[in-house]
Amino acid sequence: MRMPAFSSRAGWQWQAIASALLLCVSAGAALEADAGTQPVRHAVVIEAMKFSPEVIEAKAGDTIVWTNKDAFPHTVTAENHSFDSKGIASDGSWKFKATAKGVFPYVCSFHPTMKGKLVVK
Ligand SMILES: [Cu+2]
Repeated sequence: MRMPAFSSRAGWQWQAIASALLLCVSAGAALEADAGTQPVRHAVVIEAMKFSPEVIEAKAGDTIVWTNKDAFPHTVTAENHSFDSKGIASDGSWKFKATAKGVFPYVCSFHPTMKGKLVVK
């Protein structure tokens, strides 16, 4: 007798939590839209021989910061050489202000299998 009542109430609670989460997501999206022309700082983590996120979308004027969490150096080198961090030491970081719009595939010049992409809109 108690169990069905309990699970039905739990069901309502989950629905409430889901709605609350949805509200948060909508509010976050609205905030992002409001940010509009304000330059934004994006973070990319280099860890376990990977750029994360692999694809980063930015607007012209935004700054992207790559942080190397591996125990050895990496680079962030655009395939068209429009930017090149040179060696980023372990625990070091490198920042780049995106000014030109376009799609910029990049690699780590030390480990060319490491690939990422910067999309500037
Ligand atoms: Cu590397």
